[in-house]
Amino acid sequence: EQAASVAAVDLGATSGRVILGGISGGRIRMRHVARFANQPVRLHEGNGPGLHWNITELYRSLAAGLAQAFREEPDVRSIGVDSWAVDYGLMRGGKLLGLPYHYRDGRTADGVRSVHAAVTPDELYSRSGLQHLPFNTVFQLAVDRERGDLAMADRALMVPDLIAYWLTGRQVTEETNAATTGLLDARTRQWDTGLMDRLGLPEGLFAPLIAPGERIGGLLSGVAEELGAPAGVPVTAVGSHDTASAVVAVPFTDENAAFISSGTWSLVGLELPGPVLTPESHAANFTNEGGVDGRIRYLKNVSGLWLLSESIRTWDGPGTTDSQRTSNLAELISQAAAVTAPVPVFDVQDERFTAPGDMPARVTAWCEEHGLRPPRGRAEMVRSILESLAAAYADVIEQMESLTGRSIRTVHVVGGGSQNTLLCQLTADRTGRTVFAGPVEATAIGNVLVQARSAGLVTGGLEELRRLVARTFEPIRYEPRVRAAL
Ligand code: LFR
Repeated sequence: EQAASVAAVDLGATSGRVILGGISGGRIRMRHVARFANQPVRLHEGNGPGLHWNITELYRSLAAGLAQAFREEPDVRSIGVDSWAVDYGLMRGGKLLGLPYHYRDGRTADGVRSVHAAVTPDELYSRSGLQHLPFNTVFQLAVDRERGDLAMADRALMVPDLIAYWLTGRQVTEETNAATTGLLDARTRQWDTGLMDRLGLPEGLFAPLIAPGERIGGLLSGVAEELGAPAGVPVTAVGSHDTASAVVAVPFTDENAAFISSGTWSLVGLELPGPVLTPESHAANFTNEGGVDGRIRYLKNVSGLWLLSESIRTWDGPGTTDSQRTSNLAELISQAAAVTAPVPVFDVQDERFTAPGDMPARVTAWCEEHGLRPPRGRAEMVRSILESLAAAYADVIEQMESLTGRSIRTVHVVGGGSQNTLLCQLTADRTGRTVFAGPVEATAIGNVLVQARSAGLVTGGLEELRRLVARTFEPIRYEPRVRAAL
């Protein structure tokens, strides 16, 4: 007899996947059922282009993946959805009003200005504990308000909550992702209605909060039919912010170990029992994001594999689809590993690298402006990007030590970047710390584990769940190499 499973839908900024997972013989079982591209669309909208998520295409792809999951394993006990954070769909009367904006759309500068005119950055930080990122939900909503879009809406649903709504008909806001809006009180973990009021956001714009592990609702009968699923299969709230799910699956070796959730972004942080809201923490722009089981993810967004994927997109030419790519990532990395000439370290946090576009040209321009010799050729460019990311991680880890008073000896790298052997080695080299790499699918694993616990397939706190992760996916160890001049 086949063991019971749960289905994890994990939507990343460049691709999505549906994974069946379960626990058998004291180990985690994971099986990829579907993988699909997430390609944003740029649409003209009156004054200029808007960058949007193609959310209906994503829904179609994930529904097809779920249908496949039910064909392969009829005994699926639960479905859970996670995605990147901060973005949302505006709704009216249960209908989506338009395609959600991509957080990399350039419209948010105006929102930052108007929010800061009403509430100072210091006050915002002391209330929400959130790092300043120009695309935080609070700034996006301010733009919607100014443009009149918000007046048409009676609800905002975060991306994973929107998917859950389409599956169940229930509107909720999952807590870990709610924390990325900038509208959640860092101490009480409830909506900060006082702040919403001052920003002219209607009370009740967001649906009530729900914690990871709670049941959102059963599949709508029409949806169940479409998916070939039994009626009423529960959709369970997981750490719907992908980073929250990823951190569930970090096989921490000690409580002072740092993590790097490495994908489009590199989220470099520590798990803490409570928030750090000091002025020093604010000045260093660290975030306190709510994690699963009430933990705090104290971290900083550093750029990530985005720099590499956008470079590859540029080298392959416009309109190239995944299957047409000519640049081979593994080959580029091995060529970059063989580079012996010194390459420049640039500031990966410079805002010029946020919007989609020609990253190699932007890196070259940055170097020229800073009197550095730009990388020559693709191998040097890749090496320069990876060295610069690793250097940024090292800075963040040093800062975290002084802000939290902890001494960090090890760094766990999870997510897609944990497969990038050169990046892992450079991270060990530049941080001077032992790196443990893996698991690659940390986000989906965290999604599976939280559902599995709610479905009664496994019991225990995060430490127990992490022991399962460590037992199933043995991390790869990298020790710092001594190098002459970093
Ligand atoms: C990572 C992530 C980050 C968030 C960024 C934008 O996928 O969720 O945690 O800051 O995407 O939503």
